[in-house]
Amino acid sequence: MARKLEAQFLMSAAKPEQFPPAAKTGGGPEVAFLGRSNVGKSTLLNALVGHKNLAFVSARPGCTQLINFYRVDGGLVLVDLPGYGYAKVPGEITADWQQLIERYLLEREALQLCVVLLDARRGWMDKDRLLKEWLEHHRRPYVVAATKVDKLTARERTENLAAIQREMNGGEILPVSAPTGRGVRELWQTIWKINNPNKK
Ligand SMILES: Nc1nc2c(ncn2[C@@H]2O[C@H](COP(=O)(O)OP(=O)(O)OP(=O)(O)O)[C@@H](O)[C@H]2O)c(=O)[nH]1
Ligand SMILES: [Mg+2]
Repeated sequence: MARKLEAQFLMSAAKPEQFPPAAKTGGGPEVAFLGRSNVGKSTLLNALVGHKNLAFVSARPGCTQLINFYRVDGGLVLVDLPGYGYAKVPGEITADWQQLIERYLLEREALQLCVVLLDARRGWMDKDRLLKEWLEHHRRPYVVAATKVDKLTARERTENLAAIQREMNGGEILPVSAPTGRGVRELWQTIWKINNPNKK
């Protein structure tokens, strides 16, 4: 069973003017969760802190529509972003979300690491590739987490993870599963390394 950390919901932002100042978040480093709707961003955030219901999770895509900020014991801030790629959301709303997400990624000084989530069953899709290129262009450090690996057989897992890895130029990929807890420890290690670059 994963350790439970003290974590609290800080606030939601619907527009860039509402991004919280350091005085509100405590000024700690931020880790943002990005990926398609329903890929498991909110679930992975919950798994990291060992709370089932901190971030809101739903089987219905498009669940998280605002940028939600959570503070974890020790000062780290986890940021749950709205998912992209959900066709049923009207075009205008997707454009607004995209702008909201872009402004966060471009302007947020506290942002230290982006976790890009891919559904391990589907791998890279066009919008994920665009996001990856965008992050590389803007030099935002990111890691890729392949979610829901519990839904694959061992063989599918090996094949799908290899296919994801092939598009990564040697970058890191973390297989994760909320129900089994796989990958949670490794993701914590990655977060820790980013915040302590000189330590082994
Ligand atoms: N089996 C399995 N189901 C998962 C896993 N992660 C998430 N889910 C399920 O996938 C659905 C979507 O999860 P969310 O965490 O709400 O996904 P999200 O990426 O935050 O979605 P949006 O907020 O709509 O962008 C829920 O029904 C979760 O229970 C996982 O590792 N394994
Ligand atoms: Mg969500």
